[in-house]
Amino acid sequence: MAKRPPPQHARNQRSSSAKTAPTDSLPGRNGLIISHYGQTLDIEDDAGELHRCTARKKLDSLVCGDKVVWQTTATGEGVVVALQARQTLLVRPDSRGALKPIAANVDQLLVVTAPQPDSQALIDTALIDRYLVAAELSRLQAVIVINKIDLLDKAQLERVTPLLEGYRRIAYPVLFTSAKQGHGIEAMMTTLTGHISVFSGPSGVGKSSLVKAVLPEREIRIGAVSSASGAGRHTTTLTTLYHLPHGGSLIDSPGVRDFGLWHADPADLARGFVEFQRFAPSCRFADCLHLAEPDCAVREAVATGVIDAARYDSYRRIAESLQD
Ligand SMILES: Nc1nc2c(ncn2[C@@H]2O[C@H](COP(=O)(O)OP(=O)(O)OP(=O)(O)O)[C@@H](O)[C@H]2O)c(=O)[nH]1
Ligand SMILES: [Mg+2]
Ligand SMILES: [Zn+2]
Repeated sequence: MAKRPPPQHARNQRSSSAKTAPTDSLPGRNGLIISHYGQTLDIEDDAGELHRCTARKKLDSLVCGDKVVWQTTATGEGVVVALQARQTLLVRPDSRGALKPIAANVDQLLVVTAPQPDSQALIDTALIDRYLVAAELSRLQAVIVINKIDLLDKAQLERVTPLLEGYRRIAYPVLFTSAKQGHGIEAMMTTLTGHISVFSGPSGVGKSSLVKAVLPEREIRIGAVSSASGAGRHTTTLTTLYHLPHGGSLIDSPGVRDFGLWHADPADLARGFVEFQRFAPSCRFADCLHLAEPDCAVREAVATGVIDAARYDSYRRIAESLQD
């Protein structure tokens, strides 16, 4: 009979510390972080059962979607003892600009926004563009979700459609949804199935409502109807992972007021605009940032209408905000 070697973390502990409690030598189990609040984690084991755990001090920045190794101590407490390598990590800047990890091992970012029927622009494309850069820099496929389309009349819907056609042309799928009326939910389920997706977007746009529309049997907190403006109040305070019925999972996270990109490097920002990449190699300077440099192929493409001027404008404005 083949003897199983002790798990990696158990070996490490044995050699690194003679003072560890005897319970620490119990075999570790695989787990997936489903949600995370303060020092407490909900871990799902391989059989799909949930366990409340805490984490070892040295494991400080565990996030939803992380794969871990955990143990049960003699007192019956679950303790996470090791973090497994991450495939991807989505980060976002906190209010002071420091980067905070949000979710691990996701492959798809759903950028959820809602139209503002009273504003001239209807859709805040500058905000969408910032999220798209974040997705590119985290190497995630981005999908644009315009929720609450029930708020738009027919004429307004006709005005936003071409705007979003532009995104479709540069490789971003666009979904129109109404969590309230159940519109577009089936298409959304198709987009989600088989992927590990994270919902991101401002507070109040209906991220949790969309999760609820996809998983009607789940208990999910949704914002009060009175918070019409959506600003200032955060209904979702916990980032939580939900499994989908046909495979894949979905992470709902609290909304962000603004998705700043202060942490981005100017060259990274330029790489965050996918449609620039085809032209950038033809710029005179290899490190061209497509701003004031001569012989810039990206700006030429904007001038001839090949690159959408509004997207370039977004780029320029974000680039300027980085310099401040
Ligand atoms: N008219 C309309 N209202 C919606 C729709 N989806 C959500 N809402 C409403 O929008 C408000 C906010 O919904 P939530 O799902 O809590 O929004 P959220 O994006 O999860 O917000 P945070 O958790 O704070 O980030 C609630 O009052 C919802 O009922 C929709 O498709 N149409
Ligand atoms: Mg929410
Ligand atoms: Zn250039």
